[in-house]
This record gives sequence, structure tokens and C-alpha cells, in this order.
Amino acid sequence: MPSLRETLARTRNSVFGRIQTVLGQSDITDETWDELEAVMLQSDIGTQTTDRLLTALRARAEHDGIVKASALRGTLKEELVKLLGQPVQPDYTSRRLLEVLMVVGVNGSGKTTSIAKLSQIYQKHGRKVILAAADTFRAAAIDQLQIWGERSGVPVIAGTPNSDPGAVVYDAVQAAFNRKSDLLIVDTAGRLHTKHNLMQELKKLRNVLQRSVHDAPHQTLLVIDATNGQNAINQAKGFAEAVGITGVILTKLDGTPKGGVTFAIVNELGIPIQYIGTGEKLNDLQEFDPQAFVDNLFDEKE
Ligand SMILES: Nc1nc2c(ncn2[C@@H]2O[C@H](COP(=O)(O)OP(=O)(O)OP(=O)(O)O)[C@@H](O)[C@H]2O)c(=O)[nH]1
Ligand SMILES: [Mg+2]
Repeated sequence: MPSLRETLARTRNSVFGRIQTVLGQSDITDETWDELEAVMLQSDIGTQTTDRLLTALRARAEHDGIVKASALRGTLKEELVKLLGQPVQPDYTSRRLLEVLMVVGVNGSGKTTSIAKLSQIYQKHGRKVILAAADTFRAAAIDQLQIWGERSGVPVIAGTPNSDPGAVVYDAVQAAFNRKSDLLIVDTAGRLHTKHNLMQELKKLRNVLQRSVHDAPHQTLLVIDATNGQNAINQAKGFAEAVGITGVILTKLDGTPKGGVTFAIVNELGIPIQYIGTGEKLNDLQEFDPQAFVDNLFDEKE
């Protein structure tokens, strides 16, 4: 399992490492602020979030009488952690007969892989997991979930390609009750003929779940591919409007210099990040820890 430090290497080396250089030994000038802004924008933090951070930083610099640019480093880190908010502590204990977790996101974002990883985590906490392959749009998607299910020893309820995903979800709920599973994770399509169709279908699935299990879905997790940077934000807004999102799984942070998007997601969407994907293997999913995340974005050796 790659460490957080390894996962964030590209973001750190390409962008955040440079913040250390901008915040060097000289006194703070207008240029310091301009350069800081430029570096932050390049990291996909986005204009809105960059503005918010810089406004907070300037106010604190003024209030505390900070003169040296280097003295801003610690303050910036504090503001970044503050922006990310409190860590979300997932509750793995089984509190109801059947808990339902729906996973949504654009195609290729890492839904199926993340579901396999989540199954693993929940199983380690003693939960009895079952999966629904409700992405019936692509035959390969069903196969992929079944392969993952076999690897992690989790039953997968699937229909035939192009069958009604609502029926798959309905069957999966019945199967979950029959087998006394306590967690149903629903994999969904990331792409249909049109975006409108996709959102309608996700709403329909949500309704089927609501009718079949009290208060379901109990969690709706949006999978966001970090390599999509700022584009991911607009996509996310569409999902949030259609089905409501309780948390984000941010994948592929390994291998992208665009890790700054993490701050934009929290600030612009107002949805907490629950997990980050750190690689393609089953164990490569970590609970998101704001303080550790920020610490590992900066190169302390400099
Ligand atoms: N490096 C890296 N690769 C990942 C991560 N998560 C997923 N992937 C890879 O991303 C690719 C797409 O993942 P899938 O899980 O198939 O994505 P999906 O959202 O289910 O895609 P569709 O079913 O097409 O909608 C696969 O090659 C995964 O191995 C991650 O955290 N890091
Ligand atoms: Mg998939």
C-alpha cells in the first residue's frame, strides 16, 4: 500500500514544493502574493478557493504583523487544514438490518475499483457485504464487478447486459435480506446515451432503494477522478443535484500533479471527502485525514 507521502509525490513536487520557494527568506511584497496565487491556481485549487485562502492568509498576516514570507508557511498550512474541515469518521458498525451504500460517478472515475476496496474495508470490520451490478449499460462493467467480487469473496447480484438496473437493485435487496447481508453496495453506470438519461436513471435507482429499504440509500458516495482537476467539480455538481451526495471518494491522487483539486472539492461542493484512492490494488484506499494530507503536500526537508 503506497504511503500518503508517495501518493502525493507528484502534486508535492510539481506545485506545493514551489510554495516553499515563493515563501522564502525575503520580506512579503506584492510579488509574494502574486506568485503564491499563480502557484495555487496551477495546482487546480481553482480561483474561488484560491481567493478564499489568500484573503484569509492576508488578514492573518496583517493581524499578526508577519513580515517574512517564510513565516506564512505555517499559517498557510493551518488555513488549508481548516478549509478541509474535520475528518469524517466512517461508522463501520452495523446499525440496521440492511445498510445501503450507493456509488455514483462518471465513467472511468474508479467506482467499481473503489467498491471492491470498500468491500474489503467493511469485511474487515465484520460486515456481511453484497454487491449490485446496476451498471447494465456496459457488459464489461458487470464482468468487472463479478471478478472483483470473486477476489474479495463477496456475492454479486447482476442482470443481463442492458437489462433494467432498477430490477437488478430490487433483486439485490431481496438477495441481501435472504442471505442476511448487512451492507449492500450498489455500482451504477457512469455513462448512458445522454447525461440527462444518466441522472434520470440514478434518480430511479434511488427511488427503488427508498421503497425497498427504510431510509435507503444511507450513504451516496461520489467517486471523483483527481486527474480531471477542475472539470470534476462541474460533473460533481450534476450528481449532487440529481441524487444528493453524502461523501466523496477521490481517486487516482497517485500519479497526478492536480491534487490541489481536493481543496476546491471541499470548498465549492461543501461535501466532505471520506476516502482517497492511492493506487489500483485492493488495499489502496485510505480514510481522508485533512491534517496528514496537508502535511504530506509540503516538503519539510526544504
Ligand atoms: N492509479 C489509480 N488508479 C485507479 C484508482 N482507482 C481506480 N483506478 C483505475 O481507474 C480505472 C477505472 O476504474 P473503474 O473502477 O473501472 O472505474 P469505473 O468508474 O467503474 O468505470 P466505468 O465502469 O467505466 O464507469 C481502472 O484502471 C482502475 O484500476 C486509484 O486510486 N489510483
Ligand atoms: Mg465500473
